Amino acid sequence: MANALRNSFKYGCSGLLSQLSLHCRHGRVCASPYAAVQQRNNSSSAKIKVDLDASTGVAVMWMQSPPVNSLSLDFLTEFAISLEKLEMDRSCRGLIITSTLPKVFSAGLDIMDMYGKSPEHCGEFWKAVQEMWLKVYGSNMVTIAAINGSSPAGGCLMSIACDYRIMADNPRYSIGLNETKLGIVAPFWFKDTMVNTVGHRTTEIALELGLLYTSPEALKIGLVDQLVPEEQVLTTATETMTKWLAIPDHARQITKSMMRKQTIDKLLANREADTHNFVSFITKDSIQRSLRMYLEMLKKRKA
Ligand code: CO8
Repeated sequence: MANALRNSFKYGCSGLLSQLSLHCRHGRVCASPYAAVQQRNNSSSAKIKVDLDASTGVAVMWMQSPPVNSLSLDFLTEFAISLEKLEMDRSCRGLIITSTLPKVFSAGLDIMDMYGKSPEHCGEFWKAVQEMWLKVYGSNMVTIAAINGSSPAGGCLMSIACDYRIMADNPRYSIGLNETKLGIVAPFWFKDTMVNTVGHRTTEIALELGLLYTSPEALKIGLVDQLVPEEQVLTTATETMTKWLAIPDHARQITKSMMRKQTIDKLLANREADTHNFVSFITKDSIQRSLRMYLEMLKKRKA
C-alpha cells in the first residue's frame, strides 16, 4: 500500500479541496452516546496512530516517531495514507494533529532524507513533502494542530497548514521556519503559507533570519492562535473543534477553498519544477556541507 501511495505522488494526487470536491458531511444522523465506545475507530501504523470517534466525527492523529517526529519519507507515506483514509471517511469531519512525544511536536523534515542521498531519493522525498502540505492545506475536514512541543521548519509548515493552532504555553518550545539557519531556503509554498498566516512583513523578517519563536512570541505575531497549559492542549483542541463543527460543512469548506485555492493551485501548476529545483539545490556540494555542519551542531549541542 505504501508503494501504491508513493507511486501516486509521481502522478500528482492533488489536494481534495483544490479540486472543489465539496461533499457535505453535515447533518448526518448522529449515533447515540451508548454507541460511542463501539464507534471508536482506531488505526495504527508504526509512526502514526489514529483515534476516530465516529460519534463526534473527530479524529486525533498522534505522531509517534521517536526521537523527534522528523518527517522522513516513511513517516510522510504513513501520514498521507492515514489522512487519505480519514478524508474518504464520510463520518470524519474534524482532525486534530498532535504528538505522543514529550517536548516535541515535530522536528520538521528528516535531514537524513536530504543528506548524502541520490537525486532519485531526494525527488521522491520532496514529492512526499509536497503531498503532506497539499493534503493538510486542502483538507475538507476542520484541521487543528495541538502543538504540544517544539515545531521548527517542516513541523511549523504542517501546523500552519491547519485551520487553527493551539500551542502549549511553555517558552522552552519554539516554532518557525528556520531554514536559512541550515543554509537552505524555504520554498515559495512554505513562504506563501506563512504569508497567509502572519502577513508579508513578518514573514519577510522571519524567513530571512530563520527565526524560531517561543510560544508567547508565536502568539503575539499570530503564528499560533491560542496558548494553554500543556496538559490542556488536547482538551482545548477538542472543545475548539466542537465550535468549528457547528458551522455547516459546505459553507465552511467553500470559504476555506476561496481562501486557499490560489496558493494550492500555484504549487500544483509548478510541482515538477519545484521538485527539480529542490533536487538540484539540495544535492549541491555546498548545501550538503551546510547540512553536515548543522547535523554536527545538533549532536554537539546534545553532548
Ligand atoms: N532530522 C533528522 N534528525 C533530527 C532532526 C531532523 N530534523 N532533528 C533532530 N534530529 C535528531 C538529532 O540529531 C538527535 O539525533 P541523535 O540522538 O542521533 O544525536 C535526535 O534527533 C534528538 O535530537 P535532540 O537531542 O536535538 O532533541 P531535543 O529534544 O533536545 O530537541 C528539537 C528537539 C528542538 C526538535 C531539536 O532536535 C531541533 O532543533 N532539531 C532540528 C530541527 C530543524 O532545524 N529542522 C529543520 C529541518 S529542515 C525542514 O523541515 C524544511 C526544509 C525545507 C527544504 C527546502 C530546501 C530547498
